[in-house]
Amino acid sequence: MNSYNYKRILTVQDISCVGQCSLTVALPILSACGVETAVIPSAVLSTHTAGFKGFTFRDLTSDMPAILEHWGREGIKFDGMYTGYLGSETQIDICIDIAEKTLKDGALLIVDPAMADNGVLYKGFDPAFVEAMKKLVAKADLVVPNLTEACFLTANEYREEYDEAYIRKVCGDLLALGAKKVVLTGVGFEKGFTGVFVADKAGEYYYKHEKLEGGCHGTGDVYASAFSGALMRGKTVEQAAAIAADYTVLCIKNTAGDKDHWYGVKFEPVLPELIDMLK
Ligand code: PXL
Repeated sequence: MNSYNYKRILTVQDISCVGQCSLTVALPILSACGVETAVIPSAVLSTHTAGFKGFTFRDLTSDMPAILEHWGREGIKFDGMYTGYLGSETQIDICIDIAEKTLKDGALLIVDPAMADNGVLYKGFDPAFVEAMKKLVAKADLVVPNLTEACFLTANEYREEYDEAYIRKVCGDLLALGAKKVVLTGVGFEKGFTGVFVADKAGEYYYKHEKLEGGCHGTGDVYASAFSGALMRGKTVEQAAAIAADYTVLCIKNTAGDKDHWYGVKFEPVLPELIDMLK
């Protein structure tokens, strides 16, 4: 028998049928964390949008309110909700509605504002989407951006080199939007290292880990999924931030050097290590 408190989380993001991102990453990782996982697929794409050409895209926005309405009639509620890649401002508004109607008292809303990396917005996103995302971030118990996303959300200049004062300013601006805690990924102050900077009004915590060269696609989704799963499993925010970082590093190490695997990370073979970290 398991002795931990079994929780139920809802994750809302797209299904990219091929590409190891969004739901095809979140569902297995959350399950590996020992958490019941419900999903709302916001769209179905044949692949993700970063590198494949001519992908299909079926928008499921109009299904989302109907799902919510049905769950309301069934009395379905969640201990947590984790939002990832969303396709439109309308979907963001619907997510706010879903959080208000389906989260139990004390449940956590975790927002990964998946929309940008390396200083630029992903294909298909514009300033209006960024504005809408600020409304969801305002409701978040935890916001899990990379530095690019954090800068778009707070109108700070994106920098590749910076000091702690710059990171504190970016985190402070995210807290000022209304998020209760910031878990900022990809923050490095020394060559060869990167890390996660956790901040709220009461204090800060920094977890440093090795930086591997050559970014891999999908690591943001791996990180946010492992973080959400570890948190739902009962770990503290600091522990979950560190476990998710260690797991993401293992995923990148397991993928690095495989040129045919440019589109995602091989996260599955190292799931046993994640499970071990949660014991
Ligand atoms: O990994 C984020 C992500 C999720 N879903 C889709 C994407 C991306 C990043 O490009 O294209 C469809």
